[in-house]
Amino acid sequence: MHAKAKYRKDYKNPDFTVTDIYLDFQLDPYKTVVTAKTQFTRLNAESTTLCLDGHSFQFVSIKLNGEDFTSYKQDSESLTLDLSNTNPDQFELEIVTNLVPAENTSLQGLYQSGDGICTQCEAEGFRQITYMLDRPDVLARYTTKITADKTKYPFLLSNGNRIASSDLDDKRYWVEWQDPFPKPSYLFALVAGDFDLLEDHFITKSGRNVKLELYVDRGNLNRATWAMQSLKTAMKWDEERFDLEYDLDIYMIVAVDFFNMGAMENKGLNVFNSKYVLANPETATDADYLAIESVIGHEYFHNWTGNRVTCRDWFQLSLKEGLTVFRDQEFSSDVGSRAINRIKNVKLLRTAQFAEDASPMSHPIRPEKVLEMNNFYTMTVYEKGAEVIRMIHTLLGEKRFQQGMKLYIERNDGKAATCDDFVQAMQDASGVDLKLFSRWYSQSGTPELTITDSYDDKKHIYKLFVSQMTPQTADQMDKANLHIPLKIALYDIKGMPFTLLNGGQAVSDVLDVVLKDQVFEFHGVTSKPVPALLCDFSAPVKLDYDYSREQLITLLKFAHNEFVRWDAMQMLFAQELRRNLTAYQQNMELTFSPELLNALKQVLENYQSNIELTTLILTLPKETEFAELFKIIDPEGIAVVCDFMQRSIAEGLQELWLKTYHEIHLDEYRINMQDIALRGMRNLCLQYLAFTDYGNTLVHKHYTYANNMTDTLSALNAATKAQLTCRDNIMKDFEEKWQHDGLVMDKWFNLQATRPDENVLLLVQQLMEHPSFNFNNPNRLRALVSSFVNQNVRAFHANNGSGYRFLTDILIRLNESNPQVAARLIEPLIRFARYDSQRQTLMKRALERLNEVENLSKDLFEKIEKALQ
Ligand code: B3K
Ligand code: ZN
Repeated sequence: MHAKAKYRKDYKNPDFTVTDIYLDFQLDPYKTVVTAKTQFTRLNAESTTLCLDGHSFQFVSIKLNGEDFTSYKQDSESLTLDLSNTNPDQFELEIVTNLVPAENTSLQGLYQSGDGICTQCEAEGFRQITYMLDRPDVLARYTTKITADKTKYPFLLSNGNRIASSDLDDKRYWVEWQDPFPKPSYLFALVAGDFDLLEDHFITKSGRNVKLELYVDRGNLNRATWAMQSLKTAMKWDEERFDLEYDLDIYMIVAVDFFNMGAMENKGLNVFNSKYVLANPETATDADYLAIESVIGHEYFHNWTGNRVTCRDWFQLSLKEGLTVFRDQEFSSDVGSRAINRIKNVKLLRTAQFAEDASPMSHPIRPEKVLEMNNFYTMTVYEKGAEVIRMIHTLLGEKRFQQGMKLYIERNDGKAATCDDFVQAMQDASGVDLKLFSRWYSQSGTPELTITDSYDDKKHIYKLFVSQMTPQTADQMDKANLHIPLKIALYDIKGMPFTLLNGGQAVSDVLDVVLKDQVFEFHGVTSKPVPALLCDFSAPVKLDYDYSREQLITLLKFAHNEFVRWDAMQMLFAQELRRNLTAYQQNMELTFSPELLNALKQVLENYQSNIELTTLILTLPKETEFAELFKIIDPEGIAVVCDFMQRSIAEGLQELWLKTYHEIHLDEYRINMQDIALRGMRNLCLQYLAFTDYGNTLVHKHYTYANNMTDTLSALNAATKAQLTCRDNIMKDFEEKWQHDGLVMDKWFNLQATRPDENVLLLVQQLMEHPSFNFNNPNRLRALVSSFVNQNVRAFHANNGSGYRFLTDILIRLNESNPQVAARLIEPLIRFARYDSQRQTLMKRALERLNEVENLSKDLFEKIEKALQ
């Protein structure tokens, strides 16, 4: 029988809380003994039963105030204590459990990663260690004593400060840690292992000296410096922009190879997927470097938004995640390029989050109903959650937003808060009414703005007619109007912006759309303008305005806002794709618009004026991005048209690509914005040139002379996508060079999985036997399997159903070993409603097969049930 779903509306304050907990770990991969001495306080005088969460361990014993205790009932998920006889207001429980970290492939709770042992407790992993009130509104002070073998585990770490240690005999020793800040159980962490240690320090703005320690697998010290530097940049930035200072005397980061997600913000002891720590020029690309900086920042920023102020319940997850993503986006924008970061984030939102809204898993950023919490660490909670914070920022402006932050933290420091608390603080500090706005927290789905316009050339009045509508979603039928900030600009045909006036008054460029239908009027518009709409993507909505190609080219050329120029090209590409897809479906010839080619040419000719922006403008959207334009996706058609467009742009501008490629010279590898931009442009040239007659020679040479992973990978990618003759040789060369290194091999697995070849599925299946592959390592699974099912759209959706069967077989295995990763991987299968009926039938059949599996995890069950409903 499956666990019951929980509803947000059912939240109740806890009847008991924990003030202090003393954890004793006798560590061993095959038998770890955990003794938890927990101080409980009764909050509700009426309550005589205490229900503790716990599962997946061997329960040994329980004592109440030092005496054996027997009045309890145990089931598969909890231990319920009957306290009616003793009826204490304050008491100590001593609970002993046994764990087997070496066999814990779920990578939650206490588990073995490589030769080390570590924990992952968010969301509900602590209950796999001992019985506990495992909920975020129970905050306690933790003291942790770890005893282990000295040679196998020379480092024993936990949250807070190291307060004592001692040798036991010549084999075993112990270390004791104490965290002065009360915290929920999900922020508990323990790490044991043998590492190389990179040490540094940071002087906070109030002059405190914080020790910084970065732990990596032995031999990886030369890959740790960038992460350390990123940490220091993040600490400084948070002081300057948010006036937030670090609070402990030590901050530790440990990189581990087996990790379900990116990283975890445990108080004072972050545990990271090694992918988001390790980098040097030979092994990491520019994109890897930037991702590391952003994730290091994200986890650090959680110290205030997440840890000091935590969540009352898991429905409030976006309180910490949306806000912290907003903060990490701002961090990347301040230390790098704002426009470039905005474009990258919007690309992600428009594809992955919009797709989620349109799927059976659709939910508001603050979900109403949850069965398995791990299923709600989603694009919606994180990325759309960040967009909601960004809209508040747009409505308030930086100054008032920061006042709101200050008030939010003052009111909630050391407490477990709700999304309503956040909005209330923003409203109280700014005086801006956010009542209607707060509906973004409870309404799911992607709103659509339909805009038309009119121009009166006598009175010089321009009007925008704006209608909003949110389509029904799987979870919610009725939709209401939202408060949508719509940022605009008006240009004349020569690209000069009009001042926005109404009745002689200047008006804001952010329009407050609050009604179903609304008209906005602008005066003194002396010629028919070209409107730039939803500038900077001022709200996470879809825009429907019937732009002509000429209007878009005007925006592309003249808009002052870089995002608008990029977005204009996105719309031009979309028009081109739609037209050709229709042609393809009607068996007609595909054609590439000469006007579009000419516009691309002009952008490329001027690349030096803004190298990074040019690179993004000229990058053809991926198949998965184009797919989101359609209600019913034609994977075959999109792949064919994408390929056609890629080749047309390649051939049409071939000499210019070549000239630009040769113009850019970079010698020594440096990681700075200018060089990243130049490498990006040069490598984009290579991607296009791969589809021309120059391709094979050039790509092979590029590979041979590459002195960094960005260039190496670019060559491999070009060779793979264009199926060049040199491909097999350089892929083999790379494999031989890197087979010992899982993280680097992930790049190779990803390329293999996304090959355009007919027989790619067979290859992927064979690669699952490759010596560098490991089914229990989530990074490997993501690189090979997730890449195939999510990025190789055409092959996964092969109409004989082979892709679906392949994924189903894997999910059946993963259901046993790692349900959390299984539930991530199943996503493309539950989205069957977006495909034709033949594919739908096959996909549903696959889901039904999964539904039959014995011991189906909550993680998979929740998604399959929603899909088949
Ligand atoms: N808070 C963690 C994510 C935990 C996911 C649990 N399934 C990392 C982060 O968002 O910073
Ligand atoms: Zn986070």
